[in-house]
Amino acid sequence: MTNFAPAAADSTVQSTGAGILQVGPVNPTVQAALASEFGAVRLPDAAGEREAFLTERADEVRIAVCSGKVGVDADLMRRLGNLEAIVNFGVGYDATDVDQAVARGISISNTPDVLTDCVADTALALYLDVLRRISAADRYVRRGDWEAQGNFPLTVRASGKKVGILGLGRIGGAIAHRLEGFDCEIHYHNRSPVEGSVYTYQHSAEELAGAVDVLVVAAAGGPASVGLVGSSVLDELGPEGHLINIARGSVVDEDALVAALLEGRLGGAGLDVFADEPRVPSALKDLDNVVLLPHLASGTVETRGDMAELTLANLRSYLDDGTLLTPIS
Ligand code: 8YV
Repeated sequence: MTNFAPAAADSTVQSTGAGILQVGPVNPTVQAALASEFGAVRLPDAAGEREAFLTERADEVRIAVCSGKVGVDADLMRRLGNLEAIVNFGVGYDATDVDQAVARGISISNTPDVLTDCVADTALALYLDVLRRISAADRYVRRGDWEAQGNFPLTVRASGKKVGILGLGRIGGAIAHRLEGFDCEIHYHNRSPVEGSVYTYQHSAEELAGAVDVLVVAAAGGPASVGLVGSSVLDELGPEGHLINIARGSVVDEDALVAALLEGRLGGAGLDVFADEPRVPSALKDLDNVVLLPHLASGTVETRGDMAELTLANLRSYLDDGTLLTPIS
């Protein structure tokens, strides 16, 4: 039988046979615990080894632990015939085939709430940066343009704007709450109005974009939201409008976004997420009205620590009594 690697490079740890499989890279704290506390095995990345593992040991796997980025896709899930639970590091789980999991009764947990503040903070950072051109102005100073060319061009006021939140969930709500501190008028679109919300409901993404100066995408990724922000939405935002995306690249039609920015049909964009990460369309890199971040919204020491703790708490809970602490709803 082939020897498969434990989850971390600790050669003294072997699988306990508990059937815990690490799928793809995960947070270092989670990875270390998977290996030392749970004796998990990591699914090999190389195609040949992966196939050998799945042929020999797929049936042992009861629980898969993954990041939101890699997930358990349709093919892998089909191979894991005895899979019972997927423990996902991250609030988003769109890389996992949720329909198949539901059909087979496989439970899924994610890490909601603990990352809400940091993701909302990042949305505000992008909002201020793209409207006031903070990153572009920083480059201006560093290049010596202040001395050579004089003052930086005037930018756009950030306070008091009309802002649309596409997806008024936990993170969207935290973004709206922060924007209230900037005296912004908040509008939103969800599949249905949020009961008790004081913000103005718009019936479609297009209507939302047409009513605001800045559109913030905070909708969950997955089949239901693919391409929700396409050229018609971007055209409603228009040449003075700005787009912020801290959700998933898949929610925005990236080709339409690049075209709108290149043709001056959109005023600017602040993006933490992309369609094919870590690939960022090279045309965007030359634009000073675009702020580009490497999907870092939840990436603080404190929040990643909390996400790791919650991931491991879900795993322990499932092993103890077959329930997950934060199952997806
Ligand atoms: C993480 C995220 O970077 O939670 C999410 O959905 O996008 C981020 O917080 C990612 O999940 C890490 O896998």
